[in-house]
Amino acid sequence: MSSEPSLAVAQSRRGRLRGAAPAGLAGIGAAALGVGLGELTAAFLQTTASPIVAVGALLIDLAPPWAKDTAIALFGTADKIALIALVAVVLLVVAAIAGVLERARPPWGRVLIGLIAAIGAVAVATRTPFSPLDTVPPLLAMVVAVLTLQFLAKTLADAEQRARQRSRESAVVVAVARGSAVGATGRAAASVSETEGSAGVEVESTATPAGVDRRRFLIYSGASLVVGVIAAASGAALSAGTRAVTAVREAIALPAAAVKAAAVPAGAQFDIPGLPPVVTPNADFYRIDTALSVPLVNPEGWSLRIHGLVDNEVTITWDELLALPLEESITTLMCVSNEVGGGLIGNALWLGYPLRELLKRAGPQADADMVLSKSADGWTASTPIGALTDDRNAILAVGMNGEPLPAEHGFPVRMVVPGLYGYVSATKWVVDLEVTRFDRVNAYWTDRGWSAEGPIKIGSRIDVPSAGSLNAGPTTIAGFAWQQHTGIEAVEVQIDDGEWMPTQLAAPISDDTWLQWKLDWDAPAGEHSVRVRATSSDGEVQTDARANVVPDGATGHHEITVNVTA
Ligand SMILES: Nc1nc2c(c(=O)[nH]1)N[C@H]1C(S)=C(S)[C@@H](COP(=O)(O)O)O[C@H]1N2
Ligand SMILES: [Mo]
Repeated sequence: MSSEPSLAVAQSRRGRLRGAAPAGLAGIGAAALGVGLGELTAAFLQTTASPIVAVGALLIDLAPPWAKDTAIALFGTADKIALIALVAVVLLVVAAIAGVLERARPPWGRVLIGLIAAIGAVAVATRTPFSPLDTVPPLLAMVVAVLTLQFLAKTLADAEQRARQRSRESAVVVAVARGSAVGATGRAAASVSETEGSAGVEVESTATPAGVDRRRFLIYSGASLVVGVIAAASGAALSAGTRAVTAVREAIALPAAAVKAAAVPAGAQFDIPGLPPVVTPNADFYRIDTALSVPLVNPEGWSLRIHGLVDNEVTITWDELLALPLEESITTLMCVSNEVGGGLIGNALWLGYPLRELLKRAGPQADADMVLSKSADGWTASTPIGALTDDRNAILAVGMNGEPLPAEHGFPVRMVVPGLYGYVSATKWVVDLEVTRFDRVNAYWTDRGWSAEGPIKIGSRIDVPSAGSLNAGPTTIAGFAWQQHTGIEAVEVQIDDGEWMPTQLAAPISDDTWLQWKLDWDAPAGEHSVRVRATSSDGEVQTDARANVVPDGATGHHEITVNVTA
């Protein structure tokens, strides 16, 4: 009897001593999983800095000059890698401490982990350029690491508690087997050996559930560590890929156009505050695609294959494409999802090669009526073959506003087809053209409830006045109108229930572009509604009937309400 408690205490004390190492592992596993997923997210979001790199960069900023000099002297050009390694090692040590702390004094381990992640968030926020999106990876890391630590610490505590319980029980069982136990203790021991279905002396020799508990804990924390490391490595590889393609893109000097676009007429742009430029800068150009992460396509490995219902299959590489006589054209691109008055429309100077010439090489067969274009990430668009073989400027574009396509706008090569919504024509990161038939295959959005064909509908928009209120007196109403590949003949404005009034049109760049319109207005005090409608060069008047964007584009007049104060 007298030896029994002391045995149990000795065993549990041993368990507690051994517990420090697993607790440290819990901290490391939790931190690795959080940081790994944070790094991977940063690479996916292409935020300016990964949390780890941001912390490193912040340290560089804060370090006194002698520290920087020493680092450079010690590590030479590997100083950045050494710094990142240092940050990682410090992180692991603090994570281990957090694990031990969490076991001894919950929730202080989680608090410590949270503080570390907060440092990551602060570091990210000190980087330029900073966007709020940059704080997502460290915050995600924080949530993942705190929850994982909580879970691992609980798993460990459960395992330890069961181990303690069992060591007490087996001490009793051992005592029973020795025949030195009596009374209540003996009955408890007997029931233990019954439930475990074995004689008392065998309890210690069988594979004990204590081992199972510990193994489960080791598997969980090991898995967190391994998954975290794999995620971090994938994130690093992904962002290295992004940097590599970015570097390739920046080094590209596009050839001069063999056919230059006519200069934008001086009268194409009204000088009205709040009215966007008639040619949209790349940074302001709307972006729509299904790509979670911008596809990385290295032009050196890029090629486009034209196949299907053709006489000759054609494959063209990046170098071959750039060697062709490229043509410039200004074309307005628009999304079918653009609501009346919306901003999913932009106008750019494109540089590319006519698709009709490439298709001519391939020789489409007579029964083909569609070209299914496919992107590097598997997205597809169905374009009527006529729109790619007639004399319009349907191009395989490599340049946008004087530079290589930005990555998010399709680098290195995309399609641009005047007069069709983007979802049926403007394939970015394009790698494959299959000449086929509408009755044979559906494109990505056709399978999701959108129309197989998508000619752009005539439209117009009021941009100015943009705010809901203005002062009474002379002012200007202005905006854009478009009917790509047809052109605009007139734009009219209606105020309240008055007559439709003709507006002044800016000089059109071409039939393939939107154009600006304006109307001077002596605004009387009160609340007024302002409505716009366009008429195309072939006489179509924009309908006021409201249609949803699904399945083939919105219709209806854009109308704004203005409060004119006296
Ligand atoms: N690869 C790919 N290309 C794509 C899309 C896409 O999801 N994936 N979206 C299309 C749609 S719906 C539109 S409106 C235009 C938008 O082009 P932008 O992002 O350059 O403005 O791209 C088109 N090309
Ligand atoms: Mo779109």
